[in-house]
Formats: sequence, C-alpha cells, structure tokens
Amino acid sequence: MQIRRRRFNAALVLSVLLQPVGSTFAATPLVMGFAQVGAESEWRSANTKSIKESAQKNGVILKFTDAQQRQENQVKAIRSFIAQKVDVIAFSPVVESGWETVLREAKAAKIPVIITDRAVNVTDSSLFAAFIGSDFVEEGRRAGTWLLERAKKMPNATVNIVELQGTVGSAPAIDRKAGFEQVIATNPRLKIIRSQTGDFTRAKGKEVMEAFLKSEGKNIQVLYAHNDDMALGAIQAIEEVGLRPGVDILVISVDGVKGAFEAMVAGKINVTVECNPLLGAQLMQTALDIHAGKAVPRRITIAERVFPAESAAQELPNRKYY
Ligand code: GYE
Repeated sequence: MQIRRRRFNAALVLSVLLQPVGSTFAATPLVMGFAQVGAESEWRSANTKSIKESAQKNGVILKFTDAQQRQENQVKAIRSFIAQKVDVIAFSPVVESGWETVLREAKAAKIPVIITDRAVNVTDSSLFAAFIGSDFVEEGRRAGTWLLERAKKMPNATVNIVELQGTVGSAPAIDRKAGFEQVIATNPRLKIIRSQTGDFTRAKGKEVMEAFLKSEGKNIQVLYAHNDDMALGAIQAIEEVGLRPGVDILVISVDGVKGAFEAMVAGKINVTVECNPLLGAQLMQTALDIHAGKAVPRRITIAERVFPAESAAQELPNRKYY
C-alpha cells in the first residue's frame, strides 16, 4: 500500500514537471495587459477578436483596454498595467513617437513589452522585447506597383491621385505613404494632387473625399486610401456626386477586410493590398516564450498578398476576417 502510493506520487510529480513551461496547464497563468488603439476600423475589430480568442485558447489572463485612438489613454493604460504588476505588456501604438518615458518605466519594473501591429520609434531598442506586425512600406509599394501597371492602360497625360492618409503620425500612415510614393515616382505621369488624413475611419474618409471632389471636380482619376474603411466611406462620396467608383475613379486600398471584398465584387474597389490583423496567436506564443525565458525573434513579420478585383469573387468565401 505504502509503496504503491509512493509510486503514484512520483508519477504525478513527473507529469507536472514534464508540462511545457508556459503551456495552458502552467500552474499560474500568464497575465497580459493589452492597450489597443481603438475600434476605428473593420481591421481593428478583427485584430481585437483575434487577440481575445488567442488569449483564451492559451490560458492567458488578458487585461484589455481601448484607447479610442488617443496616445494619452494608452500611456495611462500602460502605467496602470505596471502598477498592477502584470507579467507582460503588449500594445499597438496609436502613433510612432513619444513612447520612451513610459517604456522606461516598464523596463524599470522589469515587465517585458511586446509591440504589435504598429511600430514605435525609439532609439533604445532594449525598451521592447519584440515587434510583431506587417511591413507597411511594402504594402505601400504594392499599392503603387499595381497602379504603375494599370496606368499603362490609361489614356490620361497625367494621372491625378488623391490620397486618404491614416492617422497622423501612425506607422501605417507614414509607411504606406512612403512606399507608394517611392514606386509612383518612377513614372512622372502619376501625381498626388491632394493628400489628407481620414483617421482610418469610414466617416472621415467620406468627409475628406467630399472635400476633394468639391475642389477637384472631375479631375481625379485615382483614389489611394490607406485602409479599406476610408475607401468605403469615400466610395459613398463618389457615388453621391454621380461618379462611378472603380470606373470613373479607380480605388486602391489596403487591409483586405470583408467589406472591401464585397466592394470589389460590386466593381467599386479595384484592388486591396492585404494587411493581416490575425496577430493573436503569434502574440500569445511570443509572450509565453518570453515569460518562460526563451529567446524570441525581435521582428516577426506576416506573409501577405495583393488582391485585385478580378480575384475577389473567388476569394471572398475564404476570407477569415470581417
Ligand atoms: O490598416 C487600419 C487600422 O494599424 C495596420 O489600423 C493597422 C491599421 C489598419 O485602423 O484599418
């Protein structure tokens, strides 16, 4: 009896020891504080859903905050995570700069920080452990490359482009602009005649496009929107002045959310450059690895594609995010 009991205990101890560190079955679950940008777009909703679902799947306790697109709210959230002594802090920075102070506070408290989706601009690279997100410059280049090809078929001596930028100072707005400009600079026929922020939202995208249409009239051949939501808002503005989006004004966009695929099927968006919001699984894995003391890659990028309207009907049923 005695011996049997001892053997049973030994097996139990062994099985506990053999559990991978940081797995779902870890004795104390990992606590992550996540400071989200907001709920400005379809992309963001899919991103939030992915993070919440992946936390649950991995047994991570998630403290989630929504900053409503304001940096000061994110800074407050991060400070409160530090005060709560969470195991890991993750956030998607609204804008690129102005993070040194709060990141130093996290470092002093020995809480590792993972940056997701949007990059931060800091000189001290020890202020965060990893960055998981897309290459936005490449996305801009892909949008530009599609237009370079398409412009070959356009009769206009100059191709006038209006640009709807994302949130001022955000990594995707800065980089998508830079990548696009880099590529279209190789053809002097292509000109950006107006460029303004629509803050990544449908409502502002519509409002700013209305202003573009008012001042430029029928002089616009192309709209380049830094995300699908602004493109979808702008489409309404184009239709309201009696023009056909996708035909009279070509529409180039970024993200690849369901709404954009539907608009492509309807012939109203010509191309969307994919930006994958499903970062949750990689985020949780990275957090668990860091917590377990494993080395993680500092930069984790995501494989993405370009979807021209011709591929939309076939791709629509496969789209995982809405
Ligand atoms: O493209 C846009 C969202 O940071 C990549 O933010 C993200 C961008 C995305 O609001 O729709």
